This record gives sequence, C-alpha cells and structure tokens, in this order.
Amino acid sequence: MKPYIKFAFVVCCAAVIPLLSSKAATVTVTVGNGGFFFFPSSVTIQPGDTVQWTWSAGGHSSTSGTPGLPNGLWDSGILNQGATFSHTFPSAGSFPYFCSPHGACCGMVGSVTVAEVDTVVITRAQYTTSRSQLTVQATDTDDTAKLTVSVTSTGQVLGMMTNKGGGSYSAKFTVTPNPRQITVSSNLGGSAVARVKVR
Ligand SMILES: [Cu+2]
Repeated sequence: MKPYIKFAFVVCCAAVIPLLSSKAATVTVTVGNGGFFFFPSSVTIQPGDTVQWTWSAGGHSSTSGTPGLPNGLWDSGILNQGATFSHTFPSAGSFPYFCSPHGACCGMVGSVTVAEVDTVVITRAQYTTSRSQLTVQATDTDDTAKLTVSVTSTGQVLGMMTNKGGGSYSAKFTVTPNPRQITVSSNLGGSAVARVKVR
C-alpha cells in the first residue's frame, strides 16, 4: 500500500469506527512516532470508550491538561518505546493533553473529544397487512444522524430512513411478514426499539 493511502486509511478508520459502534471501543494513539507528536493528535469517541496510547519512541508522556498545567485526570508518566497506557472516558467533554517534556517547548499536544450520544425516539411504527407495508417515523436529537431500520428479532436491515430536516425522519418498506418489532439505529450511537402496530 502506498504510504499516503495507508495514512488516509488510518485517519479515516480512527475517526469513523467509533461512530459506527454503540458498544464501548478502544482507540489507539501513537506517541512519538517520527517526532514530537501524538497521532492522530485529536480523536473523537463516545462515552465509555477508551483511548490507548502506544509509545513508538521513549521519553514522552500522556498527561491531561495543557502544557505546564496538568489537571490530574490522567498521567502516564514518562514511558519507554513499546509501553502502553489507557484511560477510559465515562462522560462527554473535551479533554486536552500534552507530553510533559515536550508540550511547552515543542507543541507536543493532543485532544480527546467525547461526543454526546444522540437520542432516537420512534414516533410511529405501523404495518398495513393488505399492502405488506411498514411505515416508520422517528426523531433524533441530532438532525445530522443517519437512521437505519432493522427487524429486532433477526437483525435484518430494512433500509435507511429519509431525513426530513429538523430531527424528523420517515421511511416506508415493503416487507413480509410483519416484523412485529423494529430497531432504529443511528450512526452516532443512539437507538430505539418499538413494537409494530398492525392495521
Ligand atoms: Cu514528548
């Protein structure tokens, strides 16, 4: 793989994988790989996820806060090549950190953003037997979310919902038999389950 493709792949996956999963994830950040920096220098995760720093070179630390002003949330101390250090982030917020020897002098800083998970509410789930048609309406607290409808019992994906704007979503699917219970999942981590009403 060409180096720049590999680079793009790593950046892309580090950013996207945490967003696709609603389960706790671990994101890796390398320390001192090729110089005085963390890579990727900023990561976005969800509440409950863990960041694992991996030392590519010795003589660096991962210390929460800003250079010269550690805030005490975590401090790996100065570690050697091959070492790892992990910290789990239980709640949303923005968490800067730095390397104690190289933060102030050389700009060796990073940040972890823990994003609020969105909330999905299913406002309508109705099955019209005569037309084998499932009608779904839902709302999401984040109007940029992408919502997917699936059959709760089997996990079968029925399709995406249409984003109507303002956090409102709708979808119609032709499906047999009546799925009875559906799950609406957001790419941002939220999800909801509803029983299907029959008409
Ligand atoms: Cu350093």
